[in-house]
Amino acid sequence: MNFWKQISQRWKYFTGTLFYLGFAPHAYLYSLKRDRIEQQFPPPQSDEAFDNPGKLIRAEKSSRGAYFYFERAELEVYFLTADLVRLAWRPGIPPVPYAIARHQWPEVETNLDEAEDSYSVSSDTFKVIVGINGSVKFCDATGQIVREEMPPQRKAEGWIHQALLRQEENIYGLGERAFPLNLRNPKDGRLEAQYRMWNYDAAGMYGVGSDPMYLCIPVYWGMHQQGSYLVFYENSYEATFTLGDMATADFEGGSLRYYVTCGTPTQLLERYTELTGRAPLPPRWALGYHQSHWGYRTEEAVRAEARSFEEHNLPLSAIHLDIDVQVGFRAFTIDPDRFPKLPSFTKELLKQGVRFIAIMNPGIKYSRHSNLFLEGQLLEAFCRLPNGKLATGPVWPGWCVFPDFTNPVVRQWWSRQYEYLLDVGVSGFWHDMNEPAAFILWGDRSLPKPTQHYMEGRGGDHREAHNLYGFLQAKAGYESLSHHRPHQRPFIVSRAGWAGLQRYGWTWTGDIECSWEAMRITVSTVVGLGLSGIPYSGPDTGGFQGNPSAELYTRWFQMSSFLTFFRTHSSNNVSHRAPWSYGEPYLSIMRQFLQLRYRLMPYFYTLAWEASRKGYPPVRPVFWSDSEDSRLWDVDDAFLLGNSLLVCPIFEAEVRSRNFLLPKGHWYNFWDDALLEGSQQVNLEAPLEQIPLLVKAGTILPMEEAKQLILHLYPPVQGNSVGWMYGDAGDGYGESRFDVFRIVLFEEGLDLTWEQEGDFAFPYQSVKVHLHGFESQQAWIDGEEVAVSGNRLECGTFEKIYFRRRSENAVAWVEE
Ligand code: NBV
Repeated sequence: MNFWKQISQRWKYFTGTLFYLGFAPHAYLYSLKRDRIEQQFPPPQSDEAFDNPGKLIRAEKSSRGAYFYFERAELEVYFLTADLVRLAWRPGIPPVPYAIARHQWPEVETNLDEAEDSYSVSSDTFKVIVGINGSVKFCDATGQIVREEMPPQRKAEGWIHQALLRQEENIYGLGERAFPLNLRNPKDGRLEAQYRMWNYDAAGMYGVGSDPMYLCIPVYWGMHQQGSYLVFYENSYEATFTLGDMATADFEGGSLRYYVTCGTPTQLLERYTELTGRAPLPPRWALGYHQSHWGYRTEEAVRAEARSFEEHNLPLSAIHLDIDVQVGFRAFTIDPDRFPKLPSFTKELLKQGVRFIAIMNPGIKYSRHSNLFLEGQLLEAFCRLPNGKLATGPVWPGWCVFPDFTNPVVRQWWSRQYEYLLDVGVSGFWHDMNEPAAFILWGDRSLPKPTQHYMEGRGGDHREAHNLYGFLQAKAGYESLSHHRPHQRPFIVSRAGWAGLQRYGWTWTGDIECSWEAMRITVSTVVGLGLSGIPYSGPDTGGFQGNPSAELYTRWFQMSSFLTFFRTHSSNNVSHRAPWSYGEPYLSIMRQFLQLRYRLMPYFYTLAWEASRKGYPPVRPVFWSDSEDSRLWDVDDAFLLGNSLLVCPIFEAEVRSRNFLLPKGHWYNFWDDALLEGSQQVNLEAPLEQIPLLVKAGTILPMEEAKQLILHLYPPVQGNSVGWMYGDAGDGYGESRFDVFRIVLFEEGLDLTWEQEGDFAFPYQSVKVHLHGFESQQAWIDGEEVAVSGNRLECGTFEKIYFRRRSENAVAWVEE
């Protein structure tokens, strides 16, 4: 770093520290006040506690399952589908069903059968065995037990629920976690791993093993030799999940209502997202690159940033503006002095293809000089303490009040506030600090737990509403954008959330430190979020806090270019960071990956469509390609993008090759087309300008470049394969199309067929077919002979192309 850069860095740290110190008195007062309130209003205690539900007295068949009456508790087993079942234990107040997207289910037939010391409720594919002591077992279609639960324990408030874990069983999910993908093996020396469910602001920096994080979801997958299952607890209270010989879920309140399904990874996610909803198709631009830095203060700074991207020939889809563009850090403001012509400026950016994304924090300045505060007061929109006083806490604007998003009227009021920012051309919003976060000197960084919430009319407190807060703000934001811009798809990114957030927004993984270990853990965090139903997420590329070396940023950038949410973001006290920050050769390398990202857009977009239909996250664990191969269950230093691309990032300085276990099948090396056999360890080169990237044999990879569709064919080793591509206008809700491509492999060549479905006109001017690992000089496009040069063929749309295999190869192939 040169001298002036160092000086500017020190100055930033110094002013940053002063700035934070300015909040210290507020944070001190708040911490005192929060503790006092929590002591004054302790959680309610009931006298319903029991160690076990007692003996079963009676079982009764119901239309979709059965009721079980125990001495001290009741259990309802209710089949939503033949392979998805809900269990609800009483007593306990049922949750407000915020997470649940589907309430009506087609009929399902169930039976109740009595055995010696149990009953079984079954559909034709799933069986729930309820023991007379309240234990529960789940069996799959073949009769294998996939999950065994102990009789639940009721605390004075809340529940403890335990299930046996098999020795080899892996656990995934629980929302956002900075731990290895297999949560049962925290790799930090502990035999039992513990995870807290309490959305939590890392306050500027977190690293590997930090817990809890911003977005907790009580859903997990168990995977063992007898199969895999998913369990989702519909309980938003604070909880601790302990994973040892047992999986223990210990909830501080609420009822014990949970859902269980079993099957393959795809089945688990299909069911879970049928229940909690799927991510709608995002606008296509959102899958491009986003640039962000806490530090763009003026229109000129943003313009210069966009211009730099253009000058460096780097594609860019969005710039994110942080709190420093606001007036006194207040929600829904952008300083008109520093953005004097916002409507024309956002148009100017849009002409360059760049969207303006504004930040939004939920805290409203507690001041009679704030219109939002006055309006909200009239509406009784803000959370209050049990003594009727407003719940206030210090955040960026100073003392703040907090809208109660559990009230539909408040959500509607909040929704209206986005309107004028939409009118001036803001394209989307990122919701920050919505755990909700408050500044503290000690204790919990949120509202006092006794803070009251409306909970759709039934009432409740912050212990229940805390984890729902960011989720409900995202709901309000999403509904606002759908309402005020009905012909465009909303773009909301939310830091906090809960089960079902995917219906309303994306997320990013917050204030991650800048280190190689942090970059590596990002893979587990993003993949784990995907397995928890949230398909769109990504880290601050390069890390939020700290200045990455040129190599770390480059490697991180390479990795992020295969994640759904691809954004560089950094804190205000570190150097501004963009692909050109480190000069050459880094700039050229990042440009190449950025361009590759944009060329892959048809593939990304098709995966987004699949996520909207089936719930599969585009970024998948490696075991997704073969869940029977238990060697893959723990792999979290690589990931799949869809089923076709296997991405193996580099997580260490100066490393120029890496080993990894290839899943079964055959894989082509993306960089040189070499064909590799799966189910074995391989070592691949990773010079600074590459990371190992494999393409599954049989893939038809759609890419685009300058209005041309390029179909990259990676033929199967034998037989046939199919690939598809979804397309539409990229935004809105108009016509769409679906292109299905098939490869049929013969000894002498291969057929590529194309079926087009849907109303959306073919959007490309030309088509190129690029053969990989297959040599051809001659082809017939719908019967007409053409020459193939360099294994590439330019054409228009077609129904069938026959590629004749180059003769020397044909011989070699036959000999094989
Ligand atoms: O708004 C400032 C930052 C933001 O840049 C970051 O992405 C968020 O995660 N924000 C947190 C608040 C301050 C953190 C110290």
